[in-house]
Amino acid sequence: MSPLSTDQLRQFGRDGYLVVPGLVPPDRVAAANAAIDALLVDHVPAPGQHSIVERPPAEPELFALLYDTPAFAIAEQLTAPGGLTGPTHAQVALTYPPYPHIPGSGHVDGLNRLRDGRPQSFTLLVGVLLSDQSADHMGNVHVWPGTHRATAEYARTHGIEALLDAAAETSCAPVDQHDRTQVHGRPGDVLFAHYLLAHNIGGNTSTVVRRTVYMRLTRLGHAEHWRSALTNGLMEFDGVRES
Ligand SMILES: O=C(O)CCC(=O)C(=O)O
Repeated sequence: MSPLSTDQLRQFGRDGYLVVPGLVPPDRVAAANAAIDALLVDHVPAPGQHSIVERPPAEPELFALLYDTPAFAIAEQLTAPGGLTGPTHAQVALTYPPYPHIPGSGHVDGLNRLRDGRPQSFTLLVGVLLSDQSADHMGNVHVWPGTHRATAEYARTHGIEALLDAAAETSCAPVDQHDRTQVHGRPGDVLFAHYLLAHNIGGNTSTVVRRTVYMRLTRLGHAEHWRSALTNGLMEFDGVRES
């Protein structure tokens, strides 16, 4: 697997996300789908988005999507020379049709405060696509490009407490959310999204159940420097900053 190009690194810095095609080979996709089939044996499908959360050592085929493929190395290219840790869990996101849903706005995962007052922040959301999402409304996640920069700017201008207070109401910073797009890809493609990128669940009017496995990675040292990471959007992404 060739490393990310300068254009791809810059695209991540500008938009806050990047889809890398074909990172996960078909046999890994098939093994993960078989593991999910087994998880779903007693699941009663209903239209809409359902998430199943699995923690290691359960379901190794899900974590192998990251560790036994080039996906983890590509994630670390974004943060290099700093390394990444995680994930603590895998989220199997399923969207059963027919679900003609269009989200009104996006959210940022983990802007909620923990008991000690700090947010449940992390660095990078990795989504491995296991179903065809090559056209709109196939359960694709919706994203608002550039909102990772706007969110960091809000925190810089108004302070982190103001950001967390706003997010307690809306799960997002009060930033412009006009520019929306649906993420497209095929099974084996991998989405890398900045932690501060606004995103949300999409509708599915196709004939196929949407399947994406999300894993969340954290830059080593994040517990010490999370404040800087929130106010300087590319602080943890040396590989992107230097591109
Ligand atoms: O269903 C999706 O792809 C998005 C899920 C999501 O927004 C989340 O888990 O935070």
